Amino acid sequence: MASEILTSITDRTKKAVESVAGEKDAKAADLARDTKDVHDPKNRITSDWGVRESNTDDWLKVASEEKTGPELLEDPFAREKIHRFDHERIPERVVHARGAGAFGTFRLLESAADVTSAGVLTDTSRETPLFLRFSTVLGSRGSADTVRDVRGFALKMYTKEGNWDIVGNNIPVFFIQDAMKFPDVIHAGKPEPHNEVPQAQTAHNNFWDFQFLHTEATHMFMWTQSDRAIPRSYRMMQGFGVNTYTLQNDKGERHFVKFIFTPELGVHSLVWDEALKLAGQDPDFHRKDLMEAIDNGAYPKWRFGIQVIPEHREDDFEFDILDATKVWPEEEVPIRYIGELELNRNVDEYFTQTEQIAYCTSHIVPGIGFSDDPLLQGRNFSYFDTQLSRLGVNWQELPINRPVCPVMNHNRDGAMRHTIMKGTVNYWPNRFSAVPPAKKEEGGYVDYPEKVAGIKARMRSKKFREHYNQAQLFYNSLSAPEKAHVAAALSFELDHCDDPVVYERMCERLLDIDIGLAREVAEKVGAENIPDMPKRQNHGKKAKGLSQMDYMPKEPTIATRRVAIIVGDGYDPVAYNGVKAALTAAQALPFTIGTKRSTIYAAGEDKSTGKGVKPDHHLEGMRSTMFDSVFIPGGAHVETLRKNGRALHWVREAFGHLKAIGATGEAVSFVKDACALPGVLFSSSGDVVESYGVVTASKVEPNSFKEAIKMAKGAKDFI
Ligand code: HDD
Repeated sequence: MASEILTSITDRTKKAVESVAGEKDAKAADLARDTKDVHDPKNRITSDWGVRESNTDDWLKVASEEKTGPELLEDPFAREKIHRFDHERIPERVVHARGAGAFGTFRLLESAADVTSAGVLTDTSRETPLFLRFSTVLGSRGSADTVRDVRGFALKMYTKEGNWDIVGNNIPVFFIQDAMKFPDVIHAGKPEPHNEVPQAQTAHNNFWDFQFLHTEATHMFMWTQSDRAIPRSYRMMQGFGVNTYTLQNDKGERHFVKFIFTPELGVHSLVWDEALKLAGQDPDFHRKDLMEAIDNGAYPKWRFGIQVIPEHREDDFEFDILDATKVWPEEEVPIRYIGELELNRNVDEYFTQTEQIAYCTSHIVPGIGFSDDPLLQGRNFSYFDTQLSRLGVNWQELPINRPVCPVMNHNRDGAMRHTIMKGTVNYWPNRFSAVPPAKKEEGGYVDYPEKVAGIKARMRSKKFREHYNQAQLFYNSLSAPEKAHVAAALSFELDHCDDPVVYERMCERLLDIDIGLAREVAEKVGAENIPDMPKRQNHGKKAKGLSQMDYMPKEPTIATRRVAIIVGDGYDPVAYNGVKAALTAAQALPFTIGTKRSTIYAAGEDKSTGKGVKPDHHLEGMRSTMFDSVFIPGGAHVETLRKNGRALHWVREAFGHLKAIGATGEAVSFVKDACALPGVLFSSSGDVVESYGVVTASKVEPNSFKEAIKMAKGAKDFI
């Protein structure tokens, strides 16, 4: 295992070096300047001041073979080691503390020169390097990946004209309309102040108290109760810039814009029970999934789209287009997909890359601008500010944050400054005309001359006050299983609120959305006093693109899906090898799960004659939750599996989580018994029997099993 890890790290370093040589990826080349390889055999431990150390285990002390005396303060090596350790931690992000990231490439497939002059959105010959960090919002750095939460989708594009950051989420709207409310919504969602409970959960009184008291949050909380908040993988969720930005073209015309990323693999989620269990069984599930896919060359890809509204149409919609609690329905503002984002390189080190990356919504490039979206304007202040406390004033000099284009100005000094500026002046203008501002034709950023007139007031425009239409639109647009999941999620969350004021009022709020939903949740959570009538008629409208069912991939694929093949001594090698080969050929990831991790022998093999198979894991070491699908070949091992409670649990749990299960030969009846499948539900074609994602065949039939894995999500939707 250690050697495999070593190879993979060395490969990654090699890849980075190769791309530096070819200068294919400007950011990889830039980072290579600061990258050292711990696996170089010439390395020796030195102190931070460069002196080679001969012993890093024993503090210099007064000691002999007979007696150990006191340690000596004079030992500079020991002192440095401890000092460095004592100061290893930096403040975690105040929100989005837990995350995982990767490097990638942005390719523009169609120029958007009609609406913007930005090089990154007009030059189709470019490949722009980028870093994308995914995150959960509420949990601490050490919390679990699969909790119910919004996911961050933060992108830094290292463009030739400077860094462009899109600091987005996997949900297109936000809880609040004005940035001044941000500390409140986050305080209410984070662990409660008196006992720091619960961790990484919205299922508590304060969160739902806030939701009730802020009607503007209604649309967003419906999204957080949907399957979007429990994604199967970072690779299988959309990304949204959420806020309204602007684009400016060469003619000086301005358009409002929203940014959207849609995954090639489709949008998929876990089921809630799976998410809950995984939070304990494998808290790193999502970050491992991302690394595993990239290491296997299955690079996650997203289509990049823009929704554009010309300036003169700003007031043509029933919602305010600057309100971040509203989507721009696709029927009214179609998405124009113009680019492609691919993640293709894992980080070399977590801290210096994923932890130290720092985003700012205010970081835009010429051709892209802000709007008067009151959430965005506050964000533009907040992000730079938070980097000061997290990383210090020179945070943009850190390798992961520095642009790939020249940075030159009269900003100076501050803690940890390390660029050395040669020259006698540090101000503008100066008698040498040293480092002047850039003219427009030299690429200088030119602000749009927006006309603004008004009175100063702490208020928002009238359209911002409508809070329910799109909450209904979202709910109406969901498929029946998605709606059922929303009801179940709300029932779970409000069950965790023990203050009746909170859960009763929240059930009343649901009357503003849908009477059926309100009744169902109220009954579950014991809100018995709410009126049995809608507070607001549901307008019945739907829009496309809100249900995640609208994002099934065009070509169903099982690439990167993790399949457990369960074996014990005496398994059928033909079925095992056939299915494993078919899965590998389809870029799925088969894992052999043995009754033990010691070598397992197939039917007809024994220790003296066969070479056996060495399982990747054993049944107790893993759980079905960590896999998308389970296959059991026939053979005498089935008798052993029948007597193994954990094996039974594997199959039952996978079935309960609506996963594709395959079985051949003797394993067929085992799977049927384990799932207690009613025979009537089976449809059968020839020898192959398929029902609810369970495929059994007396002979090996890898292809139908592959189909079942592809369809597993479909099976989920009928149960
Ligand atoms: Fe924020 C981090 C996304 C509103 C203040 N935010 C942060 C991250 C993401 C978002 C993905 C993690 C970035 C990373 O990976 O380092 N935030 C959003 C979205 C919002 C939003 C999509 C609504 C449209 N945020 C928002 C507001 C404020 C902040 C209104 C403050 C007024 N957000 C922050 C922050 C963080 C942050 C405190 C914490 C760490 C950081 O910035 O770098 O400044």
